[in-house]
Amino acid sequence: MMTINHLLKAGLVLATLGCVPASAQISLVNPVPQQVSTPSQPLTAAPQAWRLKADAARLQSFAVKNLQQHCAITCEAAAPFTLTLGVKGDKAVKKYAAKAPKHAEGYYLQLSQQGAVVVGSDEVGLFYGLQTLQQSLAEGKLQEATVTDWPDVPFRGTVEGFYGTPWSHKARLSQIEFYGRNKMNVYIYGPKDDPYHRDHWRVPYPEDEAKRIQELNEHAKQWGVKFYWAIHPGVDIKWNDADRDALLAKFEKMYALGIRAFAVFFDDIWGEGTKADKQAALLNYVDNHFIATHKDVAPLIMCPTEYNRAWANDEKGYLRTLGEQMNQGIEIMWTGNTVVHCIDKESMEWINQRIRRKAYIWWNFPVSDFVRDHILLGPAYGNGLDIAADMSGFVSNPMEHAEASKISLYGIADYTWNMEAYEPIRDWEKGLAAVLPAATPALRTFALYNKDLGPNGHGFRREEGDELKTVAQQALQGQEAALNELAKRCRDLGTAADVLLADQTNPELLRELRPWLLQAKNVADFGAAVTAMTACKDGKAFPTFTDLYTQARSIQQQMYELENSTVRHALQPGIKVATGVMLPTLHALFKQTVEKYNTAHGTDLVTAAEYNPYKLTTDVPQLRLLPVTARGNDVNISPALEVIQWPKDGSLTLEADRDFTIVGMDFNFGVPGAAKDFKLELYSNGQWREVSIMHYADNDPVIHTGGEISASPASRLRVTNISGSDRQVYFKHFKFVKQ
Ligand code: LOG
Repeated sequence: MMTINHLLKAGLVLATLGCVPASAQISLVNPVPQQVSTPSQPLTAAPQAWRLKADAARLQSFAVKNLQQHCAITCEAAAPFTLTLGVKGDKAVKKYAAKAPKHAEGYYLQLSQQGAVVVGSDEVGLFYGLQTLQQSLAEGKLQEATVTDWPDVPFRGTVEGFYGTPWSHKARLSQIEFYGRNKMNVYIYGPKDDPYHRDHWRVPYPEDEAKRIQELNEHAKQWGVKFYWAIHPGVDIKWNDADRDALLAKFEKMYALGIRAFAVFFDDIWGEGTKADKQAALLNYVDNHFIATHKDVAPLIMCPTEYNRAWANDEKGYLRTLGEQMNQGIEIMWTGNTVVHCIDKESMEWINQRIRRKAYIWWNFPVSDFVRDHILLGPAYGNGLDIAADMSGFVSNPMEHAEASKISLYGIADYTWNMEAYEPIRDWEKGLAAVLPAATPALRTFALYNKDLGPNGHGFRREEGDELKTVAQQALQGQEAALNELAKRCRDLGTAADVLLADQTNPELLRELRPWLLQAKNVADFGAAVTAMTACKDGKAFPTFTDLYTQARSIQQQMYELENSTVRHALQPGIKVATGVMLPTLHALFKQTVEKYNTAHGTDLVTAAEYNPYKLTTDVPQLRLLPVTARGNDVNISPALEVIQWPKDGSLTLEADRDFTIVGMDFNFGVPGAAKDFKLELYSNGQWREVSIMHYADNDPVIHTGGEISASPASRLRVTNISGSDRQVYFKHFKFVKQ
């Protein structure tokens, strides 16, 4: 909930109005406006129609066209309610012009029974003022108000910058509208798996794809969003004129399609492409010979190779070189202290000093490409509220699940617009309602169990299940009330999943959530069975303890089968729900209840709920936290997406709690020829022995094992860098199959 303190900070003035809070209608508006004053007038019915009063030229602006096309209220020449609108300098709003804030994209809105006045400090500002007006009337009531508003951060939005299936055209259109409505002004197009962005960056788009990009760009203009097209040339760029010209030629092609904003990404590469002075020289060239010569193009954005502090090699001064050599007008992106990290004042100061400009934040949330078994529906929290002035832009990298990402994007829009007044939980609640008005409580209940990422290579975790902790603890102590409460929460989760599965109001969202909804039903059923086991009195009536135990085991099996079924995403290693507190509590309760039963009855029922006998140890820092999953006979280490710095002599060891028999193994370090730089060893009978490794073909990046691996028992396996120097590789997959 909004506290008085926050209202004051946000410049909101509260008035009392019986049981309806005076800020009721304005409180519908996202982002929270900077300054609002509301006189104590009762709410009245919103107008059915309005009469536009504006300069003739202004009626042609995107802001007014958008209003006419997308506003639920109709414009009528004879309507008694007048909407006077314009941009500073327009005749129609001359009387009010001085009230518009000086900030770019700001606006002044005055709303009364008789009519409304909206003055933008520029055209986007006018568009935003009209958004505020429409949102405040959304429930059919009008609240008198005066609003003066502007954004804290100049560039706000998203970067479609994840690995995995790029968003569909339809999803992008919907995203762009969502950004416009929530006053975000940037969409950077850079999906890693669009070949024309990265692997085949020199090649122009085929006609149909070019058309779609053109359509997106046009759509973005209608919603006040700048469409940035990003290129990712670093994987194989040569620092010669030919490649420089190839890049410019591609930009020219995109320019011809109507694109007026560009970015160049150098993330997740190694080798020649990573050189700071070369990157700076290329970008300066693009800046001087393309951006500057096309007068209608936005400032260039670049994503550096050392895009976070953990990877910044301060001695070599990559970032300082960019800072010194790259034209001041070029924006530099930054993900924070690590790849996935919240941003604070200290880290902003650190980077800004080096790059000699304000960093352009690339926030890796709610992106889930490194934890594809989870879906992230929690609030966007953790960034400093005092850093607006330290950054030039803030974009979020979302999930490949576009619709589900809107829950946190709703909050990110607010955070970047009005930082000090930002309240993550309030915005989370409002965001859930914005995404699924028809079933908000069900979505909220489901989202409670889909916030954390689980263990992951980046060590980035989110709160999940704090509200359950006491109940969980008491339930494990056998307290009946707590066990009942736990059972109820499980029922609620199951109900929520079923309600959502029946929803027809947002089919895209439901398509994205479906695997997790099905898994949520399993968790709920498992919870019902386990809590019933704790309460089961001896007796013969169905269900007996053994029946409930069998049911619980059966559901464990169903969870596992679902994870491996076609419901899951082809690349997802599983489907995880409620991993924060709920599921671990149920597993612990299951184990403890079965153990007690075994002791009392001399039985030998299996107590293991979830069992993973494998442990990874390594002195390669970036691999340290990667989860190991065992599925059937396949044992996998989760892939990493970025470049791995594998130190000289560094090794990775996978250890089991007993001998296992390996029948096959392969791993992919993303580069042909890597096998000669590594050694594979197995440990058995107290000693290490080497197993040969090779590529089946010269251009094959996958490393296979020699025939001697087949059916060898071992308790550990180890891979070591024997190249004699530090090695850079990808870690695309690492798998062995046991008997
Ligand atoms: C990539 C990004 C990916 C994200 C999260 C940046 C600048 N680059 O490790 O494409 O979605 O992390 O996995 C990245 O963040 N590499």
